[in-house]
Amino acid sequence: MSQPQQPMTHLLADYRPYPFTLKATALEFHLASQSTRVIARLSLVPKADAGGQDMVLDGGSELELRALTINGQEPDPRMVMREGETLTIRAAALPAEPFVLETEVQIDPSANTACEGLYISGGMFCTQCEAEGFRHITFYPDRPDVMAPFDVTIHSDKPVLLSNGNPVQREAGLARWQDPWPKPAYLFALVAGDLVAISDSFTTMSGRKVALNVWVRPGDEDRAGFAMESLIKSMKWDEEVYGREYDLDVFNIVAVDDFNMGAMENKGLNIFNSKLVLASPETATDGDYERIEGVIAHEYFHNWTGNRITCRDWFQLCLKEGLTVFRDQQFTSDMRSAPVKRITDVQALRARQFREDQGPLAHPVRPDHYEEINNFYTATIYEKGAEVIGMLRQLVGEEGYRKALDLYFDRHDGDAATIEDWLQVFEDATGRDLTQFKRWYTDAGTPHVEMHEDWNADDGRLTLTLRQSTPPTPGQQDKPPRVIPFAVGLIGPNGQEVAATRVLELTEAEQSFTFDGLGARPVVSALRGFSAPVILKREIDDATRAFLLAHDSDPFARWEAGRDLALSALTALAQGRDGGEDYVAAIGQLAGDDQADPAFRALCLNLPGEEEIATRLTASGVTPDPDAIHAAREDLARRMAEAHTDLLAGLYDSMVVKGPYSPDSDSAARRALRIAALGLLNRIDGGDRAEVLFGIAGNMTERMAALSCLIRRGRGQAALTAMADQFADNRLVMDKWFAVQPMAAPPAEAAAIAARLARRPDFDWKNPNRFRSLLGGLAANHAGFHAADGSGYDFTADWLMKMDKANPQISARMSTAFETWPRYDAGRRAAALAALNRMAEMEGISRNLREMVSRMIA
Ligand code: 0A1
Ligand code: ZN
Repeated sequence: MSQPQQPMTHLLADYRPYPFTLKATALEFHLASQSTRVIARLSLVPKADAGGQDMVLDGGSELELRALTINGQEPDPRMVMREGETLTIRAAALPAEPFVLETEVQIDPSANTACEGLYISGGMFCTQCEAEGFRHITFYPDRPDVMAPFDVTIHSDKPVLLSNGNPVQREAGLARWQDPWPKPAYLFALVAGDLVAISDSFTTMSGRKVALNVWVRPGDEDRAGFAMESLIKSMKWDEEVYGREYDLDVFNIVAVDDFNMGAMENKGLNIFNSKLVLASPETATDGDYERIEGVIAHEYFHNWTGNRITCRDWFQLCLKEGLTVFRDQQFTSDMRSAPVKRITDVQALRARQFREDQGPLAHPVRPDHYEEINNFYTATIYEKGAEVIGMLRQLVGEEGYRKALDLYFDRHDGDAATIEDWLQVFEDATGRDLTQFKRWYTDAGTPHVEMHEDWNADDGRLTLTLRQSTPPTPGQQDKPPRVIPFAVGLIGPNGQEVAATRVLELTEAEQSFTFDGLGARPVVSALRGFSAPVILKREIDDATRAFLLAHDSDPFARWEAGRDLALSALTALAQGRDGGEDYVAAIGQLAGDDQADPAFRALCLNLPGEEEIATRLTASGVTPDPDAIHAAREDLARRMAEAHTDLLAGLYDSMVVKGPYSPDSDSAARRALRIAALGLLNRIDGGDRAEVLFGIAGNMTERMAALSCLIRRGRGQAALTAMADQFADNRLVMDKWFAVQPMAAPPAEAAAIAARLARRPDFDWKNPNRFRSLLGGLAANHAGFHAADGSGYDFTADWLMKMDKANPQISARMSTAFETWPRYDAGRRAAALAALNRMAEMEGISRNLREMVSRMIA
């Protein structure tokens, strides 16, 4: 699967419909670990307007073709050609009428380490077909606009045999499933293994009873209950908020240990990375629980946004992903604290998507070319795709959004749709012209908005001038102005709001807006709720930021004020200047404000990460020095702890959650504040509190926090040994154990620690989670990964090259650790470039990694 291939660029402009209609797909699997036979019967009809075309089927070069017939007859062998990853049947051999093409192939799941197509995880057969995995199972028009109902028969002696749709037959060694909803091949799934289910049911809004199962390995049943609860909540929410009902008799979820991504929305048979299903208080953190709830929801919501309405081609990926992320974010806001969800989403967007948009891998939400589609499951397509929908909703209003979505489901049910279709429903439902808005889909890069204030005391008038510009991105030099919803409120000198939130619509490169009738100069609360994914630049001093942190009624803007204050201090300190007094004082007031939500206080107490500080410095034209940034952050944290020792110690003690563990958001918020206090106190108590907490904590959230504190104080060894002894058999906990060590290590030692861990026998590197833990742990240690001696780069490149032979999706994805390399000093740039070049020149490099590396070097 990872043979060297010639670069081949796919262009959006090249889209052509498939010249045949696929009426039905019948598959027969004879499962065996080394030699599985797959018989595919495709009922095809040549399209009237596409007469005389050859039929091109996709199929990996590893498929062993054993038989091929058309209407039961073998065609002349000269009419059938295999070349690269395709099989072509000449038009001359194809009937002009409907016909059945039958193929039989043999494949070897045991040799498949790429976790794509049909593979084996922990003795279980499972599949992953998005984006183009189905072509590694059988020959097929493997493209999302070719849809058919599926009829699947599985022959296997495994006790549990699952596929999409409804079960129609079960006997010894055989199961048959029928999925009546036409679907593209990427939504196909099959699972065969020794599994157990926890089961429940859901009665839909029209009164149909749906059987629900979460399938796990025997022994894991007691960790699947939260996933089931989350599924039921999701089903109910989608009915209540979007009017969407589930459409099959069963809904199955399966947890697998080897999985490239988080989870997959296969029709009626979602397959999940086990880390997003299994949870117990002893093994999962509050963050894990929240992610499980969110991802279960995400995959379930795809049933309408992705499955019932799919994408015409992979350029339209954001059609399903942006919308489904937007929906899962709304769900989490409804289930938990909406302001906290918004703030953490923005933090993640900036950390991942802004980073992408500002570097060599920048691409539009709807790209117009790619080499390897698997490299485009990015923060831009997912998270920026969701932001774009959030902006649309603000522009057309809640009611307009609801009308547009009803129309979308109505008009496009059963379609493979495009972004043009999506925008059209908004135009039709609301009458709004979205021509300019479409630039959010076609133009890459993060716009900068400069805000200038002009106060006229005589007239009591404030004029805001807003200027937008977007820096060039690869292949796109000129960026015309976009529609930017810019939410502002005004706060009077006494801290009272004098103008409620108003959404200014910015459409020009420069525009002014006035606010009249003001008694005194107000403070502007800008970009409330983070109303657009832009970088705001304004003239503001630390005192005004502290004022906003104390008084802003918009939780996002309030948090942002604290964030800016912290970044202003940290960037000064990292450049050898003084800073931080205002921040330390203001944060003390907020932390001691018992009226404020503990989760919000925790967010404000957590200093921006080193990566974020580096980004901020780069944006102001300064070359970031990772060691200086690390030292600056340590210094400020220590000063916070020294200035507020009693307050923090009080919070640490009082935020204990009594009674049995519950992952609900109120309890999680208290733990978050307690841990934030611990993290600061750890700078001055030598790790004493963390040591006690590690010994007594009854939940993984506090245990991991304590462990990380101990490692930072150089006192982690005993705790690490204890954890490894206790959880040697629990992969998910051991993944955390592998990640935390390079992540919390002193930067100068991080790469050596990662290298030592990589030599352990339980560094099962072919397992994507384990690999991601170790390499991701190192990449998350900013000064460690960017160590001046190049040790972080070299370690990472060595392992990416090794992984590339086994699993190119993972090597390519993890290579993004390098994407910020151009912003560092000459020494680091040279070391990073050498590592990138080494990868680029590797013999047999996969298409996936080659595309990523060449974009980063370009
Ligand atoms: N559609 C899934 C993501 C996904 C994409 C590719 C995969 O394998 C390469 C697996 C999952 C989602 O959005 O959850
Ligand atoms: Zn998705």
